[in-house]
Amino acid sequence: MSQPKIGIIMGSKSDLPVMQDAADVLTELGVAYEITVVSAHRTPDRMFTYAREAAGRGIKVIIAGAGGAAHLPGMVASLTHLPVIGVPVKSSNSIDGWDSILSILQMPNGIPVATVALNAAKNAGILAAQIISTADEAVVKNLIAYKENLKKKVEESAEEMKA
Ligand code: RP5
Repeated sequence: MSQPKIGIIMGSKSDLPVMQDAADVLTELGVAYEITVVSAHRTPDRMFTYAREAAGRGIKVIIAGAGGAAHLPGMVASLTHLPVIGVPVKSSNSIDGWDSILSILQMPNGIPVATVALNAAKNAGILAAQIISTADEAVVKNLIAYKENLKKKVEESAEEMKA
């Protein structure tokens, strides 16, 4: 693939089974991405470097997933002008994922994180592609085809139920 436009980061390798959905849908939509682990708590210097250097490397949108005390998306948003999409990950010791959701969602005025639903890395990928599509006609076409396919599947289900 060409120069990555989306940076997918996660607090731990244990988040990968969830975050892989973002990578997969970006591949489907023809958007180049990079993917790595950056922990806000265990590797704060790496987080600073990643957030500060992402725009200079051509990244346009960052998708950040984390669980528990999920400070990664918010801290990254505080360190870059790029849009950040936060994915609350339901980690094994979480309180039903509410810890992740609230710590990503409840950002202070001035530092937004576009928070998707619990474990909804696929929607984060689609939203990132939609942001990229504002300046990329090829991605617009892929998004329209993707949505058409969703519509077709619903219509097929309705037909099957009639039969
Ligand atoms: C968070 O703690 C990570 O994002 C992950 O969701 C959770 C558990 O991490 P591990 O202990 O599995 O590395 O920082």
